[in-house]
Amino acid sequence: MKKALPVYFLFIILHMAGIQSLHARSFRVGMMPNGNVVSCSACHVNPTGGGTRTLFGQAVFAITGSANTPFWSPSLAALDSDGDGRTNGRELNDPEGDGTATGASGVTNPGNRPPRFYIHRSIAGYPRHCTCV
Ligand SMILES: [Ca+2]
Ligand SMILES: [Ca+2]
Repeated sequence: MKKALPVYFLFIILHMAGIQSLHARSFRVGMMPNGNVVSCSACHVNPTGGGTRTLFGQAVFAITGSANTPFWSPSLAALDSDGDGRTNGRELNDPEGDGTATGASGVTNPGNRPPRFYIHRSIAGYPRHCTCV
């Protein structure tokens, strides 16, 4: 019984460290304009957070590393991390990157490029169709 007690405490400490790590990353949502709208999915492929980073998440990580440092800036706002034609700032309604969003309407994810649809012209005898790329 005496030997089981330290192992039990070790398990609790490791468990608490894991929880703290999860919370330590979720604070970044509050460090960008409309982060509460896009949540963890701006930086992570898994929308609940953790794991593989999106291209925007990679840009954020290049700035912060594992540190708790501010990352939102005019230069990050000016980038189009996911290559969808809208800058990160436009996607988060803060095109200037000053940290002040112009509302939450029309916010899109700076780490997610929606599929593009091309409608092909109808050729005589063939129906119209779309291609998703
Ligand atoms: Ca974009
Ligand atoms: Ca996007």
